[in-house]
Amino acid sequence: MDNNYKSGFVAIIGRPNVGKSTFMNHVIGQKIAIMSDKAQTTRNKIQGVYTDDQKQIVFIDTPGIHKPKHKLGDFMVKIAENALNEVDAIMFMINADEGYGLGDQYIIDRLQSIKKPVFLVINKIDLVHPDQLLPLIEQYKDKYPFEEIIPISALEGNNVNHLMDVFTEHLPEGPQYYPEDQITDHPERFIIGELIREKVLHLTREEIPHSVAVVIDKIDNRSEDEKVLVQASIVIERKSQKGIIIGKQGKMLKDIGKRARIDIERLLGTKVYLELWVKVQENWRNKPHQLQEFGFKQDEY
Ligand SMILES: Nc1nc2c(ncn2[C@@H]2O[C@H](COP(=O)(O)OP(=O)(O)OP(=O)(O)O)[C@@H](O)[C@H]2O)c(=O)[nH]1
Ligand SMILES: [Mg+2]
Repeated sequence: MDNNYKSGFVAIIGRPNVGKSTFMNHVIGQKIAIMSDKAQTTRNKIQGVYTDDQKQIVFIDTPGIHKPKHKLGDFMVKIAENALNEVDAIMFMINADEGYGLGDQYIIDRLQSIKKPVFLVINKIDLVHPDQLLPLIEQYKDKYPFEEIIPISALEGNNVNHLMDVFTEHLPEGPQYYPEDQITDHPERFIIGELIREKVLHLTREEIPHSVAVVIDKIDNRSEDEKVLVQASIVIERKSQKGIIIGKQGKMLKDIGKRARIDIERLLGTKVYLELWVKVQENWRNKPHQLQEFGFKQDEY
């Protein structure tokens, strides 16, 4: 390692659904944060560590900042806002296809008191004509003294290398905080739960995606067939939702299980036997003790 090694922490913030987790996974080259077209997919802060021989950048993916409607939402927004204080630089991501809105103004207001470089990243440029970018850049330029404004497509990878170069330029010299093979701060157990929740997000609609939590009950290396046994519970808020998650003759639950198993096998690099249960915990998103139990603990962040 040379002596000009650079390192730093970068928070990724923005409204829900702009592509924060997609960007982080693209850079890390592995799915550590789940992604979906439903708003409020990410619920916790998740580190993604990028390491090469010149730099280490620790990205902090955060929940989309929105107007909370329950205690879980309060937790999510607080997590995202607190992340601003813990980093060297901030990446504020917007959606090229959506334009400026009140939600963005709320975030810009939060940034006023933060004395750190803020990079405006305009994502999803694959969805717009290049002519649409200039007016958007002009509009945002006047709202905040951004360090730089960089358009990218996290999905297709356009201009992501350039963005990484820009970060590298601005990073201070510093140590390699994490071993080079560490890509996240969360244990496999957490990511496995998230991968199951992702499939529920992909396969269900309306109020279901937001009503679901996943609890891992057991992970066990089985000697008889060398598979990893994963037992997990899908927790929902109302009895009436149980039928939707289980589906006709159990079809929905089977689909969720099959898709989640493929992702978990990719994560662990072994064959997996996945067992899923469905449980009802009335109104869990508003119950502090339940939130704690499901891993939404304020004091840990
Ligand atoms: N076309 C296009 N779609 C994208 C791009 N980046 C992300 N998406 C899509 O946008 C949706 C949201 O992506 P996520 O990465 O889950 O967004 P997020 O900002 O992490 O969302 P929250 O966790 O809810 O705050 C998904 O359907 C992605 O496939 C992009 O560059 N181009
Ligand atoms: Mg996300």
